[in-house]
Amino acid sequence: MTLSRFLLAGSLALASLSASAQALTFDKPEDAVAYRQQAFGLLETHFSNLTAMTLNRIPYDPLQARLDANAIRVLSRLPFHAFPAGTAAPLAGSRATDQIWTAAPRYADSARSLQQESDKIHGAVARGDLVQLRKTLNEAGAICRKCHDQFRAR
Ligand code: ASC
Repeated sequence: MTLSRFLLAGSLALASLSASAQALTFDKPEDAVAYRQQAFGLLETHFSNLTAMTLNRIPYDPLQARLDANAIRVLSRLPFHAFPAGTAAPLAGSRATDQIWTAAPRYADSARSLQQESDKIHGAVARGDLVQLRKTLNEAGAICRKCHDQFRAR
């Protein structure tokens, strides 16, 4: 990773974190599905990479960890701008259940927990606190699973 990529990730993080939770506008419902699936997919990539480093499956690289943590912080926000009404499963490979809209406050709580945990991951990486990082990654994994159980069709 180059330094410029690292700095770019940092400034993008700041820009997206300060954006309010507005819904994005999409031309077609399928475009919203694609957007949120791509964001969740990248979240998984960075989450898995950081987890692999903390478990010593791959060497811990502090700069890579910073990039992952910045990305996780941003990506934990992005998908939730892309759930306009009328984009539940089975549209375009979506597994989004109707509960996302019928129990919207509960879904918002779930998103907020993920975002708060992502901020803790970011903090642990910034402090180089690997014990806390492992703990908060575990916690984030549990939040992912719980939300999938409630809001994602199998
Ligand atoms: C991932 C991923 C998830 C979560 C979850 C953690 O990497 O794709 O859905 O972590 O498996 O429990």
